[in-house]
Amino acid sequence: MSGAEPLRQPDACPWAAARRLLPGTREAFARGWEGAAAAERAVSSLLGQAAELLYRSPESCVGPARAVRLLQLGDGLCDYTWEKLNTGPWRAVGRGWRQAYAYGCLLRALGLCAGGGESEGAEEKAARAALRACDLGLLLGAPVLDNVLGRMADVLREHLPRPRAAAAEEPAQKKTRQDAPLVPAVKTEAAIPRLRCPSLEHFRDNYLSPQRPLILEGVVDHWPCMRKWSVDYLHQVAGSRTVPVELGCRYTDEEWTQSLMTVDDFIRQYIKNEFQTQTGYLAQHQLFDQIPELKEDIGIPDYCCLGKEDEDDIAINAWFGPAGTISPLHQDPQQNFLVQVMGQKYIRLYSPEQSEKLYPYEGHILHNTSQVDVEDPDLVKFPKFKATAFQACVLSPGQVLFIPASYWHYVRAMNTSFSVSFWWS
Ligand SMILES: O=C(O)CCC(=O)C(=O)O
Repeated sequence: MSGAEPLRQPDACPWAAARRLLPGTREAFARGWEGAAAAERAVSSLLGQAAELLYRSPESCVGPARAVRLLQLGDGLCDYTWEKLNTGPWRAVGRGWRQAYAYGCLLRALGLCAGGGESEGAEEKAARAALRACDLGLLLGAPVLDNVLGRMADVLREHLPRPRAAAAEEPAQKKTRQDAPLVPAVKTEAAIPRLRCPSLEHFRDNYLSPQRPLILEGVVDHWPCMRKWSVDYLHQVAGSRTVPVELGCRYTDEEWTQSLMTVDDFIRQYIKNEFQTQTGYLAQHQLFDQIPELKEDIGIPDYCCLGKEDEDDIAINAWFGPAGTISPLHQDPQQNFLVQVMGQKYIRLYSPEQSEKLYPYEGHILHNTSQVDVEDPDLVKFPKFKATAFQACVLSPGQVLFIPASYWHYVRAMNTSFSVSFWWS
């Protein structure tokens, strides 16, 4: 046997590792799609054919024909459900259709892994494409088979080369984009008060109940993200993951759009590329569900226990982008703790009593957003804005801004920045 290639361990290849995550029996595989099958006969027919392929033959028998067939079935299912996912408001899309889409992504991922490739390069390429299929299923589908897509994403990441850490952390942004104006001085009378670790009662009686903004200090210093997170770290942990990003200066601009890209591409194009003139914002509601490794680095601010809902109902959002990303002046219905992890943000707050002077857009979609460009207002068009009182701050790492429910907030990143916000009631 000398000189012979060592035998591969069963899950040394992505296919074996991915296949291992499926339920042991065809019946258990079928149980996961009750919701999806209920959606339409065509779905159950495609899934039935997939089960036949996956459970009919021994695990070790991976033929190119099977890979092609799995891909066809996955594509068929994704294409069929895509239309349903994109018809009407997202809230109205039935869970069955989202489950069916998740199954489609699962089959695609399995097909890509089964196809593998002869060379290491081909295998890596297939694993990357399979990881993308898992991410799409995680983002747009509903969980199936005990979060099989999340578990498969973890396994696939292990089959990708670990990005090497940079020798020393590069300055996240070599220069501030020219279109990012300098930070206006925050006048003392407009400054948001700051407190270091106030008691729960003090916070409740003086800020939460009267709905007054506050900057909390010293309350998240122990969260691992405060010492671990950097552009380099995000590249290592999440680089190969596909996430939704917002492209354009602000979501009210005509040319603003959304796209899907890997975190690596986002970092290369928008964080480290000093010649990029457009801003990109990884503003994501699902990032921490999609990448649990990042969630382990954060906690929930203790003060959220003053709310009425369970911790599981708190919405956690990620905001990662270069200097110059702007969230236009808008209001949200819930209380918000905006935790600054990396970089600094210039923030202005206007109380809900001022709404009339802020000229919200008319109509349903943008009614919570002001038409006024806060740092360069058109006072001819929006004359009342001039007399509107506001509070402001530059939020720095470790600080947590309490934004009361319905408070108007405008946010501009002054440099490469990562914030995490917690919406709670
Ligand atoms: O950080 C930002 O750009 C926006 C944050 C925000 O609007 C929020 O947390 O509600």
